[in-house]
Amino acid sequence: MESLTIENFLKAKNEKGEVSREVCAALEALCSAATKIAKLAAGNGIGTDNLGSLTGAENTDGDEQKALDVLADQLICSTLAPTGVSAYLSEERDEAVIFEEGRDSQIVVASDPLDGSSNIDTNLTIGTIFSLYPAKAGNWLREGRAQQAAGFFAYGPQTVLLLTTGQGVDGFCLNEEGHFVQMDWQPQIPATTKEFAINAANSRFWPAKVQRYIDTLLAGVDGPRGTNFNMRWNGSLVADAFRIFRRGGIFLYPEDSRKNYENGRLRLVYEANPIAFLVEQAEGRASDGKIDILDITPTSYHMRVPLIFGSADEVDSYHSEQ
Ligand code: AFP
Repeated sequence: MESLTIENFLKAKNEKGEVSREVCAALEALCSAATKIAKLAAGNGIGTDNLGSLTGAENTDGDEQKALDVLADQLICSTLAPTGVSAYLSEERDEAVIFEEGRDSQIVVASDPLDGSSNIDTNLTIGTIFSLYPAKAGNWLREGRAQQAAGFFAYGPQTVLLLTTGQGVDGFCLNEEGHFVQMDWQPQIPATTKEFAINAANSRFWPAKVQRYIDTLLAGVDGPRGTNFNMRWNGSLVADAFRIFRRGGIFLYPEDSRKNYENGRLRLVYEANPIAFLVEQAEGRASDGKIDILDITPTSYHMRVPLIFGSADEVDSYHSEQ
């Protein structure tokens, strides 16, 4: 049976009243931009500027901007402009971009245009994360539970999209003809796991509670958990997230004692919220170590939150260790 294209998938959802025409248009625009970003990433270093080179600029959070960060952001912004959405928030921009054409739709698209920038030149999976939610002019921030759609593209051996509009999660893969077609897979995160993802190089900066939890995993079969655990850390949220949707796991980027890391590294509006919406829709759990990510009220575009997500029972084990 022929696989369903994203366009026909969204048309069917619109006909069922599950998503609005404006949300469909924005999601198709994001797919178009992602196809171009995937091509740029795949051609990095072949007669093009080194896409992993530093531009000399920094984003609001002080992260050094790479060429592909800026290109991806520009591609997404220009592709969204005519779709009728009201505003665009980006990791790469201090302020929201307001689209005159979309003044009535009151839909915001928030994005990390290029997640995993440190991996651009290492041929490792990088991605684009996005969140769509309703907002009124003058207040472009909403809590995660208000999201109408969220997902991420992962540019790796396959270019894939995981998407939710509130009725579960669907997976798509970019085919040879340049179309995102639905994968024969209903993403659901197993409740238990024996695999964790954390940047262990930061362990001396973690709060004692995080150290205690990780130590119980490292103790393995002779420790309190009575089983051995494996560790993975990609340096790209989208890569670790996709693996967790495939086979379960727990991802942790907690707060730590480094300057600017008192709330961890990941940003609520365009990283933690979209990931948390997907994770909950796939029967997983996503928290800041205390409360569900989706219940946190955003107070600024680039606010950071500790992010712990994945297999629900394992996130609960982390909480009970606190
Ligand atoms: P970059 O986009 O700056 O590479 O950051 C990627 C990221 O936001 C997220 O994708 C990773 O999980 C995390 O940072 C990696 O952080 P560390 O480099 O501190 O391990």
